[in-house]
Amino acid sequence: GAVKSYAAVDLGASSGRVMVGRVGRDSLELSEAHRFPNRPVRVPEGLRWDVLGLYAGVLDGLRAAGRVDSVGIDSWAVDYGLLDADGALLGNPVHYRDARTEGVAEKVWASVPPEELYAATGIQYAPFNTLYQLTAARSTAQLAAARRLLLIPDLLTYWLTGEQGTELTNASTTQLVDPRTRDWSYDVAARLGIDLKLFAPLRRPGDPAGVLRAEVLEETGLRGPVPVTAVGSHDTASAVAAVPAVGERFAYICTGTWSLAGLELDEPVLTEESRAANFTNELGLDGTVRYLRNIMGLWLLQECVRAWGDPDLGELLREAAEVPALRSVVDAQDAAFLAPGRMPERIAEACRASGQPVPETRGEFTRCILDSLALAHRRAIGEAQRLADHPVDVVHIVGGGTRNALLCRLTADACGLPVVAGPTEAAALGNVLVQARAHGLVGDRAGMRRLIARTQPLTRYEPSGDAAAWRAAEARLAGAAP
Ligand code: ADP
Ligand code: LRH
Repeated sequence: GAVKSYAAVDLGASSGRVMVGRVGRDSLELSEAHRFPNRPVRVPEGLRWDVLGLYAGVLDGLRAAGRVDSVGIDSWAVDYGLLDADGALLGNPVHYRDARTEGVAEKVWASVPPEELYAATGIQYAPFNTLYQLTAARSTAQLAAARRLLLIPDLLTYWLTGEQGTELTNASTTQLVDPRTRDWSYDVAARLGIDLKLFAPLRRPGDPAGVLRAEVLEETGLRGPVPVTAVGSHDTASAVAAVPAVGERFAYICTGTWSLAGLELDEPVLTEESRAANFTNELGLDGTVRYLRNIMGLWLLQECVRAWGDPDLGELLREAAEVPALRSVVDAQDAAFLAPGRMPERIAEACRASGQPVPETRGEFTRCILDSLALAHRRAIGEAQRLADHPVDVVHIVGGGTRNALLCRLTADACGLPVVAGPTEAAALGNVLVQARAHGLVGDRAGMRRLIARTQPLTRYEPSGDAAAWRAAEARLAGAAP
């Protein structure tokens, strides 16, 4: 049968890539056309994304990809660019790790208490949710001049096609969407003085998002028309779409810069208990809910590696494997680890403050991070099952962390469940398959998942560790929490 090619632009917090997926009736092959670093830049006004550099990377990638039947874009959530009345970008998009949102939540909660915010939006508290970012920006000249707000994938789509929209899965991360109606939360926005007219109309995964502009065709050497298709433009929505699960009794962990650990549900869980446990209800494909918790993820390791002058990752992981298990653990959900810088020192401080041995060697720090991540995975998956009343038999790990066998093994041990690791480029695969589905090439969500399971390499890890030791570590951490 016919094989079609789709370009998936997937921008993570640490790197951007343009992948090409070749999809047939019963085949799926992914290859990398171009990968480029995504480095935040600190300027006097704060931490910013180099969005022009990313756009240049996208153009280079499309040129390298060659002839494709469609293009889709996904990226990290919550961040945005502002356009003036002429449609020109106002400044560099602010990085979600920027300090501008410190102390802003209290201001928001004075107008809409956190209980009401959660009941209306289902989104967990994180200082960087777009809602808090917009509140932090309230009296800036830039926001006053802004006529349009485009989330990062929508901004790049606009530059490629000239068309503006707000893709729903990513819109849900703004904390301005009602997960029951899957439309804006008009009441929350009004009470916080946020003008929803800043946002372009909502669009859904699979919707057309324009065609590459003539200048883009010229720059990339592509022959038009090349359509751009809306995908799950939140990278985590695309990644969850590519989890090769069978049935419904599964949990997933999307591991990269973050670990996003949770469940796919049909309806949001908006209880007070769920809010207190800081679980979020982001929107996924086909009206599903991504019920999950944000865990600091491999960011903890990335920042240590940066502090140590970029030693070899494989070497570090081999050293970590030799260190005794669960010597010291830190709370990998703690927002204290959000900002860049001084990561080994902050981890050492957390160990000292909770009366645990302070890691000394790089191997010990690495082991502490991986044990702490596995423990946070265990807690998130355990609590999600209980809060959503949705038991699971298996944990799927997707994303860059699947390349870290020690992390996968520790997660299986910690959860006491089998782990199936793969695919590594899940977000790109979910992006590709939503495009293919929009063009009639693959079936429903279950069919997409079967195709991934049949065609992509997966590794299975059976739980083998000392279950009592993980229970004790969990209790120890809970005891140490303030
Ligand atoms: P993001 O999409 O958030 O930028 P990725 O999904 O690309 O992140 O995952 C990046 C992480 O994957 C890195 O921080 C690193 O810890 C891990 N990783 C990448 N390559 C390897 C490898 N060869 N061995 C072990 N871990 C790896
Ligand atoms: C992962 C991610 C995550 C968000 C964070 C800001 O890349 O999109 O789902 O919470 O970035």
